[in-house]
Amino acid sequence: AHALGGVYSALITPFHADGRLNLDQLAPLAEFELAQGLHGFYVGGSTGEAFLQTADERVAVLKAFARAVQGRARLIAHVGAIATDEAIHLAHAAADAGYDAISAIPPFYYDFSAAEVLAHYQALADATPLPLVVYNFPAKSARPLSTADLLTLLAHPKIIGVKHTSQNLYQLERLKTAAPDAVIYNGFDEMFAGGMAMGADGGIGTTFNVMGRIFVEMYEALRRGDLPRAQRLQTRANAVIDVLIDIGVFPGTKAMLKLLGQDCGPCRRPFATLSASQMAKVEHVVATHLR
Ligand code: HMN
Repeated sequence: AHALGGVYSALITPFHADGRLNLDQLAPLAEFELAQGLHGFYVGGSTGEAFLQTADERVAVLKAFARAVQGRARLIAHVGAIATDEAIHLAHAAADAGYDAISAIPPFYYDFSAAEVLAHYQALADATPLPLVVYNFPAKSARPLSTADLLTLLAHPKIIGVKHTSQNLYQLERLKTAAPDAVIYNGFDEMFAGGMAMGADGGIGTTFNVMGRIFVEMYEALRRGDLPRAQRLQTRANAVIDVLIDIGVFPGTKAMLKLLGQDCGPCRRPFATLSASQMAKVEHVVATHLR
């Protein structure tokens, strides 16, 4: 197994009802998630609503969460930003806060060329001592990274892996086979068992905030070759994920956390608050699957 493999929660960011950061809630949230047996955390990603925060807020969350975890799990800081210099600034903060690695989405919105995207990652990898995990997310990239682009990046000594948020498990297998020492994380929780079967070293997921234990058990079942058990656990998880995809994964995850005793507030605008009928769906699936 890769040293950085395993099951990582893509951590949500707690806010107060009025939208201010709620840093005090990070410590209880860390305890709640560590108790599920998670191997690590991916802090400040899309799930953490990074793009709805200022750079100073993102740094404050990275620091406070590392303080709460105190070395009990591996920590990857998501430092992605459109501007290379902002990503580098966040990467320095992650190194100072004691993170094990950094990760970054490709620069988005502008249709940067492949050469510009590769140069962005290379500059980021060169800027700090931390290893870098590339975020492959074709659905949200104007020009998706090709397998050849990803392998070019993995040839950089500090670029150690890929978070593969894609249903293309063929590409995942090709990457892992061509770069066997790289750490590859499955990014779509609803197909975690499939990604692991095709060679992933673990996964990073939003829904692990509320059902870390199910995914840790699935990971262990797959590592000992117990596919039937993994399939049963995936089916159980997907009953919950269906509801989350229907009502919105991030607001839905926060609503579930609240029912499980972790009040992390709402998502920031423009995310909407859940309607009464959406809340009823959340309550039902939590009562039937997560308690
Ligand atoms: C993050 O940066 O927080 C990641 O995107 C987390 C993860 O890969 C999630 N992907 C997206 O949100 C696009 C998944 O866990 C996803 O939420 C889940 O599979 C439900 O579709």
